[in-house]
Amino acid sequence: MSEIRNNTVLSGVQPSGDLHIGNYLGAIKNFVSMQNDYKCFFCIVDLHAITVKQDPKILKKNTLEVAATYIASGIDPKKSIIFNQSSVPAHSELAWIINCVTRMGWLSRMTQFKDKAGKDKENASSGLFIYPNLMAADILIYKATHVPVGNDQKQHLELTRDIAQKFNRDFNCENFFPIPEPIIDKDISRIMSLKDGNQKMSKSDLSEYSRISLLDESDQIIKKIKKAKTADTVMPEKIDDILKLSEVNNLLNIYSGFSGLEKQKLIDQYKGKTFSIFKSDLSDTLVERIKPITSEIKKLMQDKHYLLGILQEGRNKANEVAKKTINDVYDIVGLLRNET
Ligand code: AQP
Repeated sequence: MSEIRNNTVLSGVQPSGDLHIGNYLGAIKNFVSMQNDYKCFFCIVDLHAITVKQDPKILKKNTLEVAATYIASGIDPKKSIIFNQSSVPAHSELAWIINCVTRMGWLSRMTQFKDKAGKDKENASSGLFIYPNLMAADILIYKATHVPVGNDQKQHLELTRDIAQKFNRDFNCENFFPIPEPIIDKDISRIMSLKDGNQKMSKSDLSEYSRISLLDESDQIIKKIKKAKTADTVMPEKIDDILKLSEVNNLLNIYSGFSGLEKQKLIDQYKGKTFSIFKSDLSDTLVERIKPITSEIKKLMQDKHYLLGILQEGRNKANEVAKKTINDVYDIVGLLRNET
């Protein structure tokens, strides 16, 4: 245990809209479970959010809302460091150095850029293209050893590992940056859209019915689950048949993630039954689990002073660690810092 406590965790969420149950199951739920065993930095990655267009006023509100969601979900600011990325300048400083380490070929293989830029690559911001370098900086500036993320971020984490290795090798500073390990929950690592089991659930999906937000009221949750795509059959009994029905499989993953019940147990319970019975029980579970989080987020959003205080405290603590790393990096790279 004491060895684990020496390890450092860094992860973050973009303030790019209301957080959904994919963000919760894929990331935040894991953050909560790690804070007793690791030194944890939980960041609100506002600089990542502006790689696509944001309304400045809404961005500020969303930043506070992510802080409120962290706390409402169980992240304890006394145990974990909560802060917004832009308030610690060393993230951007290290990102520039990493821009000079990462190879163009590495970045051009990132599938998330291809997904997000879509067909209009020419019009995508250059920030969106180099986003994985900033993500690597977020992790390496704290010398994080473990990074809990959803499966969609796995490729970016592999890139971070390559960057850390290349930096250590290029500058002859073996072990300067630890090689971070991803922590990805195998079963619920990717929650899919409620409308299309092949598309990731996403804040920026134009359809509200594709996702369940952590701010949804109970009646909205029930309505969205009712409308969620399933199949024209009853619940199959074999997992192989379920895997062929991606939307059904996704709802089972969501149910399992929120109830804590094994997926197989749920299949045994609902096999041969209509999806309306399954959906009704799933809605009940979601409402029961999400309602307390929603009320707490709303309560915290009434107290901006408290949230700003948490972010300021987090920034001070994060800055202390980040400044030390960036000073060492400047020295290693040969950049003169004439500071007293
Ligand atoms: N659908 C998902 N299933 C599981 N995990 C997910 N995550 C995001 N979507 C899912 C995980 O949530 C963390 C924070 O993600 P993010 O906000 O930094 O960015 P994202 O992955 O781009 O999330 P969205 O919701 O799709 O946002 P937009 O639409 O703004 O791009 C990460 O750990 C991510 O893996």
